[in-house]
Amino acid sequence: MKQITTEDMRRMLKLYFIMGSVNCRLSPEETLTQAIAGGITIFQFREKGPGALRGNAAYDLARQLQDICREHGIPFIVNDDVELAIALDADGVHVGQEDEPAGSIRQRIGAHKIVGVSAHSLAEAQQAIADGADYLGIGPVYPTSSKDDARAVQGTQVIEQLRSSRLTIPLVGIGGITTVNVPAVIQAGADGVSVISAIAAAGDIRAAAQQLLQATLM
Ligand code: 3NM
Repeated sequence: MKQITTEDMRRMLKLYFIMGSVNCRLSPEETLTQAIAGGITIFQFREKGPGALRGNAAYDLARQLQDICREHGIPFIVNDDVELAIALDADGVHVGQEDEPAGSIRQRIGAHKIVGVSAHSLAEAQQAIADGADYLGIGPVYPTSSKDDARAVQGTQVIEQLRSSRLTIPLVGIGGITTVNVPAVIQAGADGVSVISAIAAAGDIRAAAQQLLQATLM
């Protein structure tokens, strides 16, 4: 596999669905299958929080979700767990500010894999870019109940600040994103949006994904 290009990365980030078993109303497999049918463009396995699976159970679920992604040509990213990503030959890893730096992850997983970093300020974004991140997740844009240790809500201002500072790296907004606020996040300069609950907790998962994707185009 070739190293991912910036333009491919931008396209992939349009509708970035993240979840683990604790976020799902239906089974994770069914949730992912319906989300893919609705048009998600990339998926992140994030098995975190109270009640999250561990060890072999987490590995088995990851493998099943990866198989579903592969069947449909959807990139499969692992949150935090570099060993799991290597064991599965995942398409990439996403890390936060408290995790291993992007540069050392890049060395471990290889040049052609995707490395994503959560950043909350211009300084963190610049550091992640210097470390070789392929994309950034910027948030929380709006209040979220999906992440216990989320930072202060920042609105779209950090995304705007990065773009006005001429940072061209592909990026997604994350945190409390719904069909209603997607256009504001894209207009601020994001290439796409990243969501957990707007898809995983939706009554009609496929329709929710379709509507979110549609909103990115408005
Ligand atoms: N990271 P929902 S906010 C996983 O700010 C995550 O970096 C965030 O879930 C950050 O779409 C968040 O349900 C949770 O609000 C996003």
